[in-house]
Amino acid sequence: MRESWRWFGPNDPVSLSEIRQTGASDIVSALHAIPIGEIWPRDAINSHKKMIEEYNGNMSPLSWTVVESIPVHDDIKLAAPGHEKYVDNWITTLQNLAAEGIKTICYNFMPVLDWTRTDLKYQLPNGAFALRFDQDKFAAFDLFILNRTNARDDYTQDEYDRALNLAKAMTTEEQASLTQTIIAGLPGKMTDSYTLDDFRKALARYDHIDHAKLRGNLFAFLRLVSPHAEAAGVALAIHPDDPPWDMFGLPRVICTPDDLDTLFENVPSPANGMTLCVGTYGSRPDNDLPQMALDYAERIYFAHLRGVTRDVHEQRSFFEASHLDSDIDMVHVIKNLLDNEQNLNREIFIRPDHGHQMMGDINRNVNPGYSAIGRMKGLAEIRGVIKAITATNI
Ligand code: DNO
Repeated sequence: MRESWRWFGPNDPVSLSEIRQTGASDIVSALHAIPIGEIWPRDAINSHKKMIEEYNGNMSPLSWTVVESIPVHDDIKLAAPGHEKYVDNWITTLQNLAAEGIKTICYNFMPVLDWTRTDLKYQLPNGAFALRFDQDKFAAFDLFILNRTNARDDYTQDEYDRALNLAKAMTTEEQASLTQTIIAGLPGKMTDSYTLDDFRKALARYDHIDHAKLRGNLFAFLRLVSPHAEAAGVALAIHPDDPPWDMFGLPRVICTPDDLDTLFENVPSPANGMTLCVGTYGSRPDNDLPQMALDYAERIYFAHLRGVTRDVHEQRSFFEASHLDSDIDMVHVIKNLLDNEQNLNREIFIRPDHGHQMMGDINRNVNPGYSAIGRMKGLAEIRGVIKAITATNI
């Protein structure tokens, strides 16, 4: 397994020299400053790579090997008139990356919003902070802050009442902060930041797009992209929709094994692969993660390892738990991924996904989920599992 670490570039509060100390060898990164839809020029890719690999001569080497992510313009998701130029640009970016030796590309196909949480500082009993998605808070935002047309149809009476009580109890500041957390976007997002008005407009563009249409647009995109990925030796690794269910009346189409089966049946190219984001898929109790690690062995090119613990009474609410101590059987996920590597004779990239904000990071400016110490704890735990499994051959 190639231990990788996400780095957001020179503005990331976690520096490359700190990453080197964690023992990770591979960097997951992107050119975040380039507007969505534009080509990443080869020289810009090359300078970013040089920055990462600058001290490789005399220090433990770091290599930029994984891109997370090339954003997919919403016009492609909508198949809007003129979207072809964005597809061409995506292909050129892929080719430029491959020419610089970066051949694993994560991306997602979530409409309008990228990953979403409601709390960025949810305190755990041990004092550290985690990210959380609270379904009731989400509903309070959707129903009473955004006031989305037809939102009422998406909630039961009980859900509506709970959300109403929460909304009534929130101060104006709390409402503003919840709004920011949901629509301004989180680190690494591949969509725009919105104001409430822009957000309503962005949602309205999807009024006529149902699951079948969005799926069709994804397959059409991949049918155009995958021959170029194959030719360049690039592995595409689609990231699931996080959280993995419909939100704001938008269809979400990469949430379950059924979605993945449909995806691979329709676009069988070997370049068409996936990111096994354990925490995202694991936010649904019906997704069996160790089983998915086995079933999609040939398609998994990248894995995000992170645990979630769901609320007992509302299974769509969860917090990001410790990497090994959550509702997900992480040890068996890792064991199955290691078996795949043996059987297929190839390595995959793994990264500790989000970590807790803890110790010296509590008073430090960090990107939510992307602290130094919490992620290092996650990586160290994962590394322990890998070592134990490989050393004892269990
Ligand atoms: C959150 C991440 C997302 C993910 C993108 C993939 O931490 O999992 O930012 O990188 O959605 O395209």
